[in-house]
Amino acid sequence: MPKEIASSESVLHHLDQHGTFNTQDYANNLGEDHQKIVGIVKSLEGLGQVVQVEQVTHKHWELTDEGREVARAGSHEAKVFDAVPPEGIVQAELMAAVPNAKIGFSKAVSCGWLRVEKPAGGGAARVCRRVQSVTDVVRLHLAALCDSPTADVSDKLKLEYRKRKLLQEVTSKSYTVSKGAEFTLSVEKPEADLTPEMIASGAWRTKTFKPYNFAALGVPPARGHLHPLLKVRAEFRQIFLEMGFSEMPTNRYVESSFWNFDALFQPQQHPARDAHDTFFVSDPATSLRLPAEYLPRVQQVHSVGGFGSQGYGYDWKLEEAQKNLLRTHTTAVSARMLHRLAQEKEFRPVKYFSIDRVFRNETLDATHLAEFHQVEGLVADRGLTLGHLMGIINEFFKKLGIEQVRFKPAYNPYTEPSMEIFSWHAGLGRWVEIGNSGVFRPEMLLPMGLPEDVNVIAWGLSLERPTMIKYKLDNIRDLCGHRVNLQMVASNPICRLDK
Ligand code: FB9
Repeated sequence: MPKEIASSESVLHHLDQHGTFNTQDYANNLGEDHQKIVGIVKSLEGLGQVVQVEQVTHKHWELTDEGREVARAGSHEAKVFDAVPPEGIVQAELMAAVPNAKIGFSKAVSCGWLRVEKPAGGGAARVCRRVQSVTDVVRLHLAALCDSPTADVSDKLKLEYRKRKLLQEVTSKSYTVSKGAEFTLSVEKPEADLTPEMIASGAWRTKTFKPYNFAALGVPPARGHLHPLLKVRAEFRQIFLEMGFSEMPTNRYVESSFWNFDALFQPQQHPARDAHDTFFVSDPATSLRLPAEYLPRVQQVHSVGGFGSQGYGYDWKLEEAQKNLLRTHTTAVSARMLHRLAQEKEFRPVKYFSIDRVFRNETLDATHLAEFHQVEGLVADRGLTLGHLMGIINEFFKKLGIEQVRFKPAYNPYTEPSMEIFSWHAGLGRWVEIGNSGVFRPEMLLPMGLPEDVNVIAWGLSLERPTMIKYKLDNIRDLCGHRVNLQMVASNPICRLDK
């Protein structure tokens, strides 16, 4: 008899014939997957009053994997008994010879099938049979339950087999289906869409349509997604703007050594200017248009000093200053902006910031790439002190949700004094470095032409470190580069720093 294919029609027909049925029984009779029958019944239930459905939960006994093995091949105790020859066997040999011997042995002894003899003169304990043969009732019971869950096995025994993890009580869900008030044998699957063809042909007149689901969410339109770094950059930018800072133009990755180092009073023989730390550009290799009125003052302050400084006392070379490189810090932009400020007729206080890529020929590791985004803020005004610098750094990091900030004296070629910035990391239980800062040196500011009583305080940090913390990323390659999981970019939440 070909197996009836379960369908809405077959279910309705079965219901018409029997008045009511249970989905599990129906599936078993058809030899069909129960979930398929449930799906059909649920779709009929969605049509309104065609059928009435009630959930039924019932418990039944099922053999565990171990229980099925015992029903197939015998209980552990029967296997141990069978492994004991009529003349007996050394206990250690018996235990090594049979799988699950420990369980089977103690059970066989408690059933009175086996006994242990310890020779009076010492020596190994031996196991002997106390009966000629045994009946493996556990196997018989489990095999019967395997064939029929309602086999005649007492509840007490079932509970014992459950305790031995040979049997388990399974709760299953099925449905009692009966005819609804609008029962019919012919149901037409409701249409999901009203098509132009239906309208033109008039077929819509006899169709039933799925009710509108006004709660359904729209299909999210395909769209772009901001990279986490750009989300954090937007947050940092917002904080700077709230604090009255203006953004510096950072659209220049290739910079001259003059603006990246010399203008900052960083000597030409400084190790940071070595190719091991800096990416020099081969074409164009040099910048020939450097500010003619400013350059001699820079040369002077490096070589013989001036402006109250003794300088470095070396033969400063133009060719070195002309070398092009990938900027190693956005402080090159700060130098350009401060020089431009100094050219104005009247000094005016400013607050500038920048957030952009910088490049360093560094050793790569899990948290360092050859480039990163530097965040930098500076304030230029008359009479600024280290206290102002500490205060504005505290205010800035407070807006990032960092309350505990500490300062440690440090060294930068272009700032004096300089301070490393630390914050208490509760997770790590220690202070971690979160940035660097300082007061730009007079040897940097005065050759630009800024008034002597003007100070410039500045600080910097990276964008990648807070972003990795925010998005719980351990390896910077999961944030930047070809390995980035674009799903991470699409699905990560908007960045909200704890202001
Ligand atoms: O960003 C860094 N750490 C950091 C920052 C924020 C953070 O989370 C907070 C929620 C906001 C967590 C960590 N650092 C600076 C410290 C370290 O990560 C360090 O290992 C890496 N540093 C970079 C340079 O490494 C070669 C971070 C980068 C850095 C360091 C110094 C400056 C800028 C970026 C600067 C400066 C400066 C100094 C004086 C005047 C002007 C600019």
